[in-house]
Amino acid sequence: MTQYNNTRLLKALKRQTVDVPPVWLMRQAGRYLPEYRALRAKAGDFLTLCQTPQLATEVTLQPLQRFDLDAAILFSDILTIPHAMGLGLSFEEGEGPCFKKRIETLRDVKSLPIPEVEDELGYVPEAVRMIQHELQGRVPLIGFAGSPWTVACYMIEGRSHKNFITARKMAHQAPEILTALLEKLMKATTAYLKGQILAGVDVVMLFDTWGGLLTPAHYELFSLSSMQKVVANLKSDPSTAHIPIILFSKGAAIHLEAMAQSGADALGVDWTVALSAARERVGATICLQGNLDPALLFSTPQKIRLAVKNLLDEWGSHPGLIVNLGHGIEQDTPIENVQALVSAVHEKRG
Ligand code: 1CP
Repeated sequence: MTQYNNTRLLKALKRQTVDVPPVWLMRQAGRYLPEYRALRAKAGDFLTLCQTPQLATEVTLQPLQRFDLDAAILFSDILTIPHAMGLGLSFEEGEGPCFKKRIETLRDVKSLPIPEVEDELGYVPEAVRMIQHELQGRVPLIGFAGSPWTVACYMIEGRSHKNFITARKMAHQAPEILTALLEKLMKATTAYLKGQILAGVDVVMLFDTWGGLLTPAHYELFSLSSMQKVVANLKSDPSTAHIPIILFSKGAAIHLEAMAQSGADALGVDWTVALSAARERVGATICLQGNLDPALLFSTPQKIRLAVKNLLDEWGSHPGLIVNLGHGIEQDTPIENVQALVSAVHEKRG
């Protein structure tokens, strides 16, 4: 039986003492769950799942019915913003996201509208309200958006790519176009997260999956600075200032010190850095989230329990730890191994 806890995550985010660290998993709802695959087949496609609040609610709650998780995360995608900007998103079977139009010129950027959240993206706040109604305060709900840079990668490339060379070329060849796009996405992302907060999410997270592809100088200039503006906007608005913000840049461990200055409440850390080393570098000012390798979940429950024990021992009794993976769950992950991870974190609970 799952024993829900509504305070662990929020306390950890404030670096307050908790009985055991909170645990949730990036992409905790998704294709490794048979009940997700069944609902997606019924819906027909992924976008329909996102855009139908009832279905998005059902998918959000699925992992909580199986595992003793300390948070729910809104089921949606980071590409809803460019879709609402008119780029024409579709998800081809086995190919990932694909846009009808892509961004090449300053004119393309200038013609992009900033979507009205309750209007063009209304299905997202509607899903938030529905999920919160169903959750009834059992666990907090995390809302999210992509970082402006990561969303720009897809808008410039037009689809997924292993290293987003077209977007990185733009950073060198036409930085004024990239800067204009990031500025627009920064405004759209602020409005989008504000819409989620006003609808009731308890925490927000920025996913900067592709920040680590940039040169150190470009990371600060294009990725971190636009996230920092989103954070500053939310923290300076009285209607959103109280909501904790988690910032996650994948493959960007060299930038932890700079990220810690962003104003965010927590940093997501991937598996390329030891969590204790990360804490030493950022100091006791910010919460850390991570950082088990998603590939670990393809080993055995015994090895997973040991890895969790090592992580908790290495961290010690410090406040401000959220146990998670260093990136999303892989789609063929065995369910019993996810169970082993979650219960190992909570084992010490009295
Ligand atoms: O059913 C399917 O085939 C769709 C697979 C899928 C899922 C389950 C996609 C398409 N998006 C999602 C949900 C999703 N995406 C969540 C749900 C909440 C959760 O349970 O955690 C979140 C937070 C995201 C965010 C997201 N989408 C990111 C950032 C996080 C990350 O994992 O790096 C990115 C890069 C995307 C783009 C995207 N959407 C979907 C896919 C397969 C991708 C990645 C494509 C690529 O590799 O470039």
